[in-house]
Amino acid sequence: MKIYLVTGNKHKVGEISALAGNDWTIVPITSVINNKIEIEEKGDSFLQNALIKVESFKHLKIPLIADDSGLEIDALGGFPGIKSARFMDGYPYTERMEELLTRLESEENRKARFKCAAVYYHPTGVVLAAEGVVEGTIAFEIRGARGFGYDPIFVPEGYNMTFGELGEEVKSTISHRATAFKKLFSLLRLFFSSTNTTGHHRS
Ligand code: ITT
Repeated sequence: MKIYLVTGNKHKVGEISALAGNDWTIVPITSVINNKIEIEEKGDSFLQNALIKVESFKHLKIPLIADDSGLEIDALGGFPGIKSARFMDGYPYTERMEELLTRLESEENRKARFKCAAVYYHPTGVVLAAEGVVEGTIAFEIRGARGFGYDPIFVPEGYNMTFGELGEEVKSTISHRATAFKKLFSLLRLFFSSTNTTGHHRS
């Protein structure tokens, strides 16, 4: 079954497609709409922003998924958090990461986490949601070029390397997005086993 992913981030398409396995075909929403997606993420949580993303396209009456995610750094009071995409918007990620490292220069508390809220919207109006977190620390320098965004400065708990060095093999097992979407796809299997494909309960 096809599910349309509301995102403008091609890295998310790759990661979520891999997590969906053979059960669902993940189609970027950008392949069925003509314009670039511009959604104002005005919620005050990852979950609210993920809901805003699917709600923006519910008029299409097709199955939708979306995620909202970000990096919370304890020593910066949780910043950039839900502002992760908008922080120094337009600047390359190397510059954004350098800026975060500068702000943390003499800071010993490197604790941080990536969070992800994943949502599914069914054309009947049913919404399923799941969240995922990966704890870790902020490295002292940018390391690795794999992944995207802040991956090269995030060292997940239990590892010495950054997500930028570890890449998809590790990210697909322990990341915030992997946890959230594994839960979401389990909920979806349950949903489809108790309903027919139009979302109505089997009698
Ligand atoms: P869409 O909203 O179009 O899906 P986006 O990149 O703007 O794409 P978000 O609004 O969810 O995505 O913002 C998340 C930001 O947090 C993202 O741009 C990265 O800077 C960061 N981020 C989230 N997940 C990440 C990951 O797995 N690795 C590195 N950085 C990540």
